[in-house]
Amino acid sequence: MRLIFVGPPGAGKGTQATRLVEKLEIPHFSTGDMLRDEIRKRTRIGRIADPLISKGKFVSDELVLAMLESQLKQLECEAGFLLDGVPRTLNQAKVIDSMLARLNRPVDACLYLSVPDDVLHHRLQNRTSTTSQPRADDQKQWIPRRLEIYRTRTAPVVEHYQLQGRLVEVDGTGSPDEVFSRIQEALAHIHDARPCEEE
Ligand code: B4P
Repeated sequence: MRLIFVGPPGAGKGTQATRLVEKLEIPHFSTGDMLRDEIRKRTRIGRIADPLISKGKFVSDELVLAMLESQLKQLECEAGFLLDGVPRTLNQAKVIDSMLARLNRPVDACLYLSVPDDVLHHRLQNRTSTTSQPRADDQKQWIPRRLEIYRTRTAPVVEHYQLQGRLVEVDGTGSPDEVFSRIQEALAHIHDARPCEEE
C-alpha cells in the first residue's frame, strides 16, 4: 500500500507511522527524521535546516524534495511505502505526485490525522518535558507559529488529495492504540475500494 500521512505538528504522524510500517511491512520515509539526522551529522543540509527547524519554520521545498527523491529512487519494484510529514506544501504535493507517476507508484491514500489545537499544544509541550533530548521546535514560544504555518501551507495539501478523492480523515484524538485502531479500520475500507494498480 502506498500512503501519505499529513496532519498538524504533534498530530501523531511519527507515532502512528512507526506502528503502521511495522504492520504493513513497508518502508517509512519521514522527512522530519531525515532532517534531524542531517542536523546530527552536521551535513550541508543539516546546517541549512537547523536554524529553520529549531524555530518552527519549514525547510525549503527544493531541499526536502532533493533529499526525498534520492531516497524514493531506492524503492523496490513491488514495494509500498509511507511518506510521513511530506508533502507539507502544495508545491511539494504536486512534485511528489509527478515523481511517483514517473515511478508508476501513485499513492493509494492520503491519511489526514485531525486533532484540535488544544490537544496539539498539550502533546508538543509534554514531549518537551518527558524526553531526555527535547526538540528545540517544541518550545512553547514556537508552537503557535508552527500551527499557523500548518494552516497556511499544509492545509492546501489536504484539500489537494480531497479533490483527487484520495483523502481519508482519521480522528487523531484519544490514546495511540485508539488512533491506530481507527487507522486500520479506515485502511481496510481503502484496500477494498482501491486495489493496488498492476505493476
Ligand atoms: P516532523 O518530524 O514531521 O514532526 P511533527 O509534525 O512535529 O510531529 P508528529 O505529527 O510526527 O508528532 P509525533 O508523532 O512526534 O516535523 C518536524 C519539523 O521538520 C517540521 O516542523 C519542519 O520544520 C521540518 N520538516 C519536516 N518535513 C518537512 C517538509 N516536508 N517540508 C518542510 N519542512 C519539513 O507526536 C508528538 C507528541 O505527541 C509525541 O510526544 C508523542 O509521544 C505524543 N503523542 C502522539 N500521539 C499521541 C496520542 N494519541 N496521545 C497522546 N500523546 C500522543
